[in-house]
Amino acid sequence: RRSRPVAPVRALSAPATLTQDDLKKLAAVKAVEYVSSGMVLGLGTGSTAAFVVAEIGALLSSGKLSEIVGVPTSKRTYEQALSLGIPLSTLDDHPRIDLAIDGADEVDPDLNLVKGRGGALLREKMVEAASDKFVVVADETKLVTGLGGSGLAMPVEVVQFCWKYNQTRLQELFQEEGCEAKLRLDDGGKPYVTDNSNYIVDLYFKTPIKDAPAAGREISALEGVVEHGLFLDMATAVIIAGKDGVTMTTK
Ligand code: ABF
Repeated sequence: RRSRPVAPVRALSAPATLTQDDLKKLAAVKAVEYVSSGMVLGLGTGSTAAFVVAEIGALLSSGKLSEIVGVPTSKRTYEQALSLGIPLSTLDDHPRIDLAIDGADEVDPDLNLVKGRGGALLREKMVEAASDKFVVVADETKLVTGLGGSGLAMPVEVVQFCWKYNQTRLQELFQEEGCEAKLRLDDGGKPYVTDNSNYIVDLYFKTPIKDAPAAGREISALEGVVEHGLFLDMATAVIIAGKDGVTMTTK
């Protein structure tokens, strides 16, 4: 099904010539403006989310923020937040989260997302589903007109035992989109293992996914699939930093 229409885009600032990291940081700092003392926060994963975590750490140590609790979406984020002195907890102890802030790999005009190229899609989806508000932070390179349209991976986390079965079934499922399903490898050429001890099969589409909600349902219905990187109708706001400024789009 389609998302609700989005509110008009609002220009928030106008940066000069900036690097991609500068843009990620601008989006991150803007998102952290929505954090207030006492909140339970979902802490995302990836280079953009790392700027969010750093900013929260800085506000805590300067005393501008207090009594927050973070629920990290990966071991990496856990380590970063711990090193910054951010109090941490788990989804079990905080099944309801006030606000999650995280990056994305692709953002479509309806604020639907592809996530998980960083490998943390399962915990990200759990934490973000448990959040009252989910704010996405990204630079403008993440904008797409259709999900899967960037030519980069759309990840599916699968149990190790049946990864080949899932690879074959996934490729068959999206033949029309010219999909190639590949087991993700780590830097040493071994299968990449997620924080949850699973593998990832990355889907590469030649054309955007025709019906993302249907695709999500079909992927989830496969035995052995743990989670997929389509985050549909989950984001409440997207903050995008680009050459022309920072914009926020809300649902
Ligand atoms: C996480 O980090 C992911 O869901 C996504 O895969 C990735 C984006 O990373 P980056 O901010 O480094 O581009 O948010």
